[in-house]
Amino acid sequence: MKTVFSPRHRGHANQLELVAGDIVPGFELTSRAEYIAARVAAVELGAIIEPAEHDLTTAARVHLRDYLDFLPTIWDRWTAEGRTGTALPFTWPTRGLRGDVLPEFIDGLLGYYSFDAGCGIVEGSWDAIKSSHDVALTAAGLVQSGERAAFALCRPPGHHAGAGFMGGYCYINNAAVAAQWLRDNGAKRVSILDVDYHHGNGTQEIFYARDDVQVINLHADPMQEYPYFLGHADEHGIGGGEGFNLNYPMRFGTDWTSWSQSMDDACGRLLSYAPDVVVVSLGVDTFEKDPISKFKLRTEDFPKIGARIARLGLPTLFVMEGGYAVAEIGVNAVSVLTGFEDL
Ligand code: Q9C
Ligand code: ZN
Repeated sequence: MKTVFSPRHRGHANQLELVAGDIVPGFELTSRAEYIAARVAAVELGAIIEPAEHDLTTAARVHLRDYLDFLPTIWDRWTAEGRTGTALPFTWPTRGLRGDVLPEFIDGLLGYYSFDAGCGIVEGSWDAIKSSHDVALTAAGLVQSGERAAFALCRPPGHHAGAGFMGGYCYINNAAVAAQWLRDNGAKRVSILDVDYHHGNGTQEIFYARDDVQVINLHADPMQEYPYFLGHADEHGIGGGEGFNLNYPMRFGTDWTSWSQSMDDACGRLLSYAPDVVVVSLGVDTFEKDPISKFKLRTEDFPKIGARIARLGLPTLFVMEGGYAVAEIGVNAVSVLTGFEDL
């Protein structure tokens, strides 16, 4: 399969992150995408191509226009205040505060358009965010034009980004934009299968009231793990979307035996929906040595994930999400893809 990859992700570099009370270098490193691209080349998965530029028309069908307008302005607003380091929010409109009035000052705007402090912005961030969006849409085009599968090597990731907010290293929801584009270009039904360790709260929120995009999440139980406030098993969708959202929360320590049981169930539900195309939100932070996660999948399990997805027998777009064990991320992520191809 072809891989779409942009060197422009490198501008999103040296962001700081709040971890356990300390401001430290973030986990969402530029080297993540570089290791994956190097592994794609090493195993000769297929051609690596650069994305074509896409405007934000499709993005505006899953994100709010004012949010998309704000994102490219963050760095200039931040530096206009004489600041030089990573732009980060520190206050949010939670219960008991006004969430309906847009502040004017950058610190208020950052809080209004985010749900955590996980999304630092540096000078090259917007260009990288835009390139990641372009990567997803270019790869979606390959699948739409008849390829069995394509790999969108997105960085930064996207599945925590909702219609009007960033969070969890995610700014534009690349998988959601790709799914919307596939809907607008011939697919009647799209399934998003999110195998990242963390619940894809943004993707769930975006499609929660819709029946044309099924959203299935396999993830760490939000009772124990980030993002804490969404991803429970009783979240099934709302209104016309009732029954088209599915969550498989799993406890710390989950290994292949129990993870794959959830995966088998999820795949059965996906096939019942009979989608025209599958978008896989591919995170490999389920890995036993992931530095921020607590599942126990091993390197030998990742090809089995790919083979299980291949058995669905559907056109498949893989969209890169999380995975922070940098030394192993190339092997683990690409093993899913070779496991898919080898079946
Ligand atoms: N900094 C993805 O895997 N961790 N995002 C919060 C405090 C947030 C993960 C810990 C993890 C976000 C795409
Ligand atoms: Zn994750």
